[in-house]
Amino acid sequence: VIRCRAAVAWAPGKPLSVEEVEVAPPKAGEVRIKLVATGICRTDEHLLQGCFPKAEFPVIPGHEGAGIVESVGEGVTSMKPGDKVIPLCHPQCGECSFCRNPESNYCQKFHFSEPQNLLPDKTSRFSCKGKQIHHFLWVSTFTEYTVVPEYAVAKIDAAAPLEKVCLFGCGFSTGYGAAINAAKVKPGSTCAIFGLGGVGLSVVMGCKAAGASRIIAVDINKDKFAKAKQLGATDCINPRDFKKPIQEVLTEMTGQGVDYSFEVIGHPDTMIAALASCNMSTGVCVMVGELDSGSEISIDPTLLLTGRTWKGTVVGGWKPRASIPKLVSSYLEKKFNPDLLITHTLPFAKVNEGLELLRAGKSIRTVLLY
Ligand code: COD
Ligand code: ZN
Repeated sequence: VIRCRAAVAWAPGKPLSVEEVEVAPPKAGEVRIKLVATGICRTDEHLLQGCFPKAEFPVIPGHEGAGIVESVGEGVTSMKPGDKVIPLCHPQCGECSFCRNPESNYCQKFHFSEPQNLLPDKTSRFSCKGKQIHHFLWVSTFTEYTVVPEYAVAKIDAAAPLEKVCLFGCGFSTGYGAAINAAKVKPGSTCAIFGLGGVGLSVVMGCKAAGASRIIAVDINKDKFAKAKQLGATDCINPRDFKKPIQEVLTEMTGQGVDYSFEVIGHPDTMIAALASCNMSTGVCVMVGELDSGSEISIDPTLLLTGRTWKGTVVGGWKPRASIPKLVSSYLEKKFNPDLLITHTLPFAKVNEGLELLRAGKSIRTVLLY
């Protein structure tokens, strides 16, 4: 058992409390990881606000980390102590029908299929003050040590800077892949991205890498526009600057609507606006944001009748154990630069300050260092 620091959420809506916790050794098929860095994503904030109805507290949040294998349980063959790794909030078990289907990246071991926040055997490796602490998305990265199933860990290049590539565990891979894999953006096309957080700005990078000629970035916080332009946006617009609905503005700007639109916020109104912003025939709208569980939207079905495609994606359509190491290698070859998403770096003990920056819209990504 390792005793170390972790940020524990004892109840929804309360600040995190940095505590000494016990982390049990990995059981068969599990890996214990010493975290080196973690990003803070909006999804962690959703968990803290109680938006995951099946997630039990107390819990250690965090799902965008990078670290080094400390020890492995019985039967683990794909990694060994000392290897650099990224824990995966979306696993790849390799055995379910979707994992065996080359067209799919969804793994049936993902939390949508199994909404519980312990490890797969329904026990926890974390305890604090005699109480069991829950895991989050199998990975829990707001801790110096975590235990994760082997199928939710990607081994990466030994040269990777962990304080940067932690973003590949969620934000960067999700956004970049939404453009490359889910939309399959074509050279010369037009794109609109709703929401310029770490994920939306990664969509901007993906559209640029795919050769889009016009990339329209949409956000109600104009402070996000400078970064969007730096990453490849050609136009930045604030829906609050217009009297008419933003879908009409985008249709006028492009003649008939964009080729590809992306919703990277998770609001009902912007989901409908994004759908109506892509052209009525060949337009493709990709939903990246997630609505609060239980909420619904209604649309006029003629939006789809004329040929539009409306689809969703998880972690950018990558099969994570296979693809994230390759993405990290491409980063090391300087094919893209997600370092630009990191606006703040803080010591782990300042995790609440990092969350405040996200709430205030002042950060894109804060990386916590252990
Ligand atoms: N119109 C335009 N922009 C808006 C609006 C609006 N009505 N409301 C908010 N925004 C902007 C904000 O100003 C902000 O810039 C941006 O939207 C959101 O950014 P962040 O930094 O809050 O969020 P991200 O980028 O960290 O995460 C966004 C997600 C949509 C990915 C996240 O919230 C989510 O829904 N996650 C679950 C879906 C998923 O697949 N996640 C991957 C695993 S976490
Ligand atoms: Zn995330």
